[in-house]
Amino acid sequence: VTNRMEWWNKARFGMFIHWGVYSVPAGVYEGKKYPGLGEWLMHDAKIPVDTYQAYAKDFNPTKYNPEQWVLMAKDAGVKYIVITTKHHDGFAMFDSKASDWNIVKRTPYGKDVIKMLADACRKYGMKLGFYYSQANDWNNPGGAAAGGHWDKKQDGSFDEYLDKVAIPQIKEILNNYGDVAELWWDVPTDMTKERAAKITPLLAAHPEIVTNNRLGGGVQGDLETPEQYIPATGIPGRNWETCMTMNDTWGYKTYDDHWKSSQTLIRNLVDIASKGGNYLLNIGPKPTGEVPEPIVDRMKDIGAWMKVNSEA
Ligand code: JFZ
Repeated sequence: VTNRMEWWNKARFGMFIHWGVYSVPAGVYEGKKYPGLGEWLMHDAKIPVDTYQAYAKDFNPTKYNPEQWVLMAKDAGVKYIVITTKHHDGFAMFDSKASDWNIVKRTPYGKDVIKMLADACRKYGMKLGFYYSQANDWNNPGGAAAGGHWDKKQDGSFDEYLDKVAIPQIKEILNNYGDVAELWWDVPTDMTKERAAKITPLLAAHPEIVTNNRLGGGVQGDLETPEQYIPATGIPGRNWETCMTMNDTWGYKTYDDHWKSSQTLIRNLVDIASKGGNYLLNIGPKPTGEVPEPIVDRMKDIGAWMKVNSEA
């Protein structure tokens, strides 16, 4: 590829999707509503591994309609989607041979939702990128945990986890789903230069993939990732992508209704585009596969604005 950033620099608008087993408890554990991010519940509430893994039995997205998700994005002017293939809870949303802690093996749904989304994206000409939590993994033994483990079942060698789970799974997402637009690493707990150096070569065969700056071990990647804010003067000399939630969580929480207005979201998009960045705007679908109504409404409003104000 001559310039892998070419499409990315024209895109300006992406849709982030945080969806996983954490969408089931949706911020509530033992009757208590936790104030933090929905996808951090296992960590914040120190939920034991076995208890957390039981939530997978209630992850049954029978209303999942990936074509509808893609069309919702497309109608809003979104040019690429980035979805959590594995968040910090270590749950693979795809058919993984490297760990049984995956959607096909552990849920009544039993289907590879990443494959289904990849097919829908291909059908409608939407680019698809993958979020993958390379270090934090609170269910596969040896995986890192920011702040340390809280259950003996999490113990193990981090290097063994990298070799037996993370690296094989990275190969799976790179090779089994067609073109990957972007790889979104996150939270490099315990990542060193040496450990990162085991992962970067995996991308050598995929020079077209855009990578963010969160692999760790000093790897810069292609993108800066300001989180939940817009740098006042952009980031001169670097590509950047502001990721942002529509309410106060990435993963679905039943009781978070602190939604930003459509007007705010549109102004953010314009502000970011004017400063040369991309806006990666998050949605947190329900465990049923439905997109919460306030999100659908906002995506429609953004699309309506786009139709009047953009050339494309
Ligand atoms: C991370 C995740 O822990 C979180 O669950 C979500 O996926 C988000 C998109 O990324 O959280 C971060 C990572 C980095 C910073 C802040 C929150 N940071 O650099 O300020």
